Amino acid sequence: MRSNRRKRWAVIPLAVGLVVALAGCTQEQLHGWLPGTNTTVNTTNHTSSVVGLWVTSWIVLLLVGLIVWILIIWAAVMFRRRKGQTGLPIQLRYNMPVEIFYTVVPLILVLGFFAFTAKDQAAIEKPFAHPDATIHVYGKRWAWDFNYIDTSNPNQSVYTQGIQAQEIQGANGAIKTNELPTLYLPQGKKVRIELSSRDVNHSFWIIDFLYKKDMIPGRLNDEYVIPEKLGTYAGKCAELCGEYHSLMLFQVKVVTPQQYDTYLASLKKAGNVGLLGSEYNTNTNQPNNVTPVQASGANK
Ligand SMILES: [Cu+2]
Repeated sequence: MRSNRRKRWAVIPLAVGLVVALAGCTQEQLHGWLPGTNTTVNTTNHTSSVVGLWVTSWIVLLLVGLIVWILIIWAAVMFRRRKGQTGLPIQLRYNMPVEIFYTVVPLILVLGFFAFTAKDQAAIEKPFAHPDATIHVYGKRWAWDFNYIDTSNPNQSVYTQGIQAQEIQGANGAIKTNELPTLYLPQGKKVRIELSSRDVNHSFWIIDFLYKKDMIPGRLNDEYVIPEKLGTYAGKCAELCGEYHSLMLFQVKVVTPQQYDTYLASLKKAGNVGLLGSEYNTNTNQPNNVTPVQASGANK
């Protein structure tokens, strides 16, 4: 009996080894099946800590699950009704060591998860004292406006006004990617992205950046990020915001700082100079937001 029990306990490290070995199989698994392409690590200065927190949490939780499953099976097998047994088995209650164990262990786990999450979140949300680029993004049903703010001379800021994704007729929902609103970001630079909404709640989500944040009418939110990997990334609204929410898409192009400056200069050349302000907001419940009809006095 004793040696049998020992054999059973030896299964645990074996299973743990198996889980760890399997976790090292593919890039996708290493990223804990997080959304985005398989190259998400170091897309920004924050992605490695997000992936680390996510994958480590899963490993810890799988280990907890494994121990619980083994204990359940062990109890079911060890305390099964044997031949000739009748009536109820011995009823046990108020086992203080066991009760303390299953109170303290989950408490340690929860506090541990909380501490690591709070630590990473504080680092991710920490504002840059002197961002290299400041971009204000407006979410609107169902597209995006981008203001590239010239903080030293706001009159020289540039902007683009987006339209919602256009479907290609008869192409089974495929969209014209070249017509998507496109946000340019300079690689390796500290970027402050300001987020607000022109109408209802939206959520700004650059999938490969592993970060999303709500855009709430009447409120200014921030994202602080250093894009580290050149490339084109998909972005979308992550808050159900109405009929064409699924077409509220955009693209992100992380380019070299030189290409970024060239792009801003091209917007200036095209006449997109200045800032798109809250005058285009359509939520009339917000203070100072009035419809054009009200503004002209025709409604009085
Ligand atoms: Cu939306």
